[in-house]
Amino acid sequence: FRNLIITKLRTGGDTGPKVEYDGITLHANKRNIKFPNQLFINNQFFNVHRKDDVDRAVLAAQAAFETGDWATMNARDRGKLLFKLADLMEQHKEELATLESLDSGAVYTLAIKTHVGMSIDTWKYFAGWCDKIQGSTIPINNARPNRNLTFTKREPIGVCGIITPWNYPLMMVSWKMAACLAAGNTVVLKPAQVSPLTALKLAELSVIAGFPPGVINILPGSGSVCGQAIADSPLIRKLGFTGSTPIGKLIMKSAAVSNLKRVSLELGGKSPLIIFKDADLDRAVRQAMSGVFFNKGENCIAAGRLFVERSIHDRFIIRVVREVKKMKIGNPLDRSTDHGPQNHRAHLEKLVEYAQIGIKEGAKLVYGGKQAPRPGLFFEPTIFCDVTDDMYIAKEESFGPIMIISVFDDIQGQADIERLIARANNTEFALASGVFTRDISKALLVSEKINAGTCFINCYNKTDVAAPFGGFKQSGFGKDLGQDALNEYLKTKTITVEY
Ligand code: TAP
Repeated sequence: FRNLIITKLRTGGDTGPKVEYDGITLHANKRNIKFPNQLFINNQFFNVHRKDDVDRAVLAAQAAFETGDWATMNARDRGKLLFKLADLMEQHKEELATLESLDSGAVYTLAIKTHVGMSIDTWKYFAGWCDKIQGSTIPINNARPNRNLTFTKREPIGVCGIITPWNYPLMMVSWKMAACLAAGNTVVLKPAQVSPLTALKLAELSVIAGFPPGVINILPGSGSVCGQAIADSPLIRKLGFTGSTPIGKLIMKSAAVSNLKRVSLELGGKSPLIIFKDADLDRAVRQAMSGVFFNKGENCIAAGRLFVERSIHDRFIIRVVREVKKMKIGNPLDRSTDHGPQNHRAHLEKLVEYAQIGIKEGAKLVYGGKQAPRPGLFFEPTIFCDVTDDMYIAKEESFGPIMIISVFDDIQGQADIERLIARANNTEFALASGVFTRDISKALLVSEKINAGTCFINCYNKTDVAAPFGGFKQSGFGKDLGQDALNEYLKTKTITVEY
């Protein structure tokens, strides 16, 4: 950031709660923006980073869960608070999107629509669930015949930890935190340390919305210290995590050893996208490009590997190259930019290395493949073809704007389709998938046999707040979004009466 000023700021309206913080003001995107840059515990911002920050945050969250306004608030009022926060986010939409764009490199047009827009939708969606959390009544045998009643109650779990990655900073926070709070829990959140600013702005807005102290606590520390302490905490009862598979495994181990806390893990992906020769080619090209290059490839459900039928393979590549050449790389705040900088330098360096590996192992580099020759962390949109199943780039996620194309021979019958699906399923990841064909039977067969948490037919990236999202195998387990996500943050109590 240039032109930034660190200053004492105060938030809150004339009548609402007020809090002071050491914040940053800057002028960007033709507007003044301000945001905190400190820890947020018990509705207070703190400068000092101490070893016991996580303990302090957990104790604040526990106190808020057990006593105080949040503990006694009825479900509909809880919903109103979530709606209020969503309204405030709406009012600060441009500020949030500018901040997200500066912090993560997302192009502003996407930041406003997806990073911020979908975050607001998520808060509204889960706000609506607050007063609709219901149990059931169950007829049972092992009690006085016909003079018994068994019913279940869906209760919040308690203090939850949430750990999020840097690719969609505000959206990842919102997906988990909105479901967690709608269920009535309290939270200790650790956003990714490279992109924590919108999470801290959300903390500021939550004070204005009127969330009681301790309900939301945000610690923008490192994964190895702060994240690990959350995973190890004996008082946290549930941990929601989105990030890489290796760290997911570490977290699951820590959760087991510390106190058997429940975990849900949204991890890496290498999602196959199958394009049959009978597909609408224009549409397939457009959607495959968005499947790969959306948010500069920093997208967990990115189409990690394309399988294209031989008789359209060359035509498909010619069209994709033609379209990629039109992509405007540049300042993410410029409204005409299609492709912004990668999130941080270490990630850019990993992408350069990834492309080098692809070249060395004999894949054909059709376009891009290196850092763009301009200042900033830009990686060229890249296309590889002739990628065979044994190659590193066929198996490993890049998490960047790199299209990996493999060919399959023209399909003669069902056995060929099944062989193709076996190739697509031959990965330990199983987050998303896609298929393009005009033959609905073929599409449904693929969607049935493909082992992935999501399958898009004749579209891609159509994620919605109402539809469950999450993977299988080493892409993790547990869902974000939809009613399933709410259930991740609830426990069921069974009550039996004889009368
Ligand atoms: P990670 O390195 O796994 O980091 C994710 C989060 O975990 C960060 O906040 C990180 O902290 C924290 N962390 C690191 N070590 C930890 C530890 N020992 N204990 C607790 N927390 C720890 O992933 P990333 O590089 O940020 O994100 C890229 C990966 O996330 C990709 O593989 C991508 O596929 C995956 N991803 C998946 C999804 C879904 S929905 N499945 C969505 C987005 C991303 P720091 O701030 O120190 O890094």
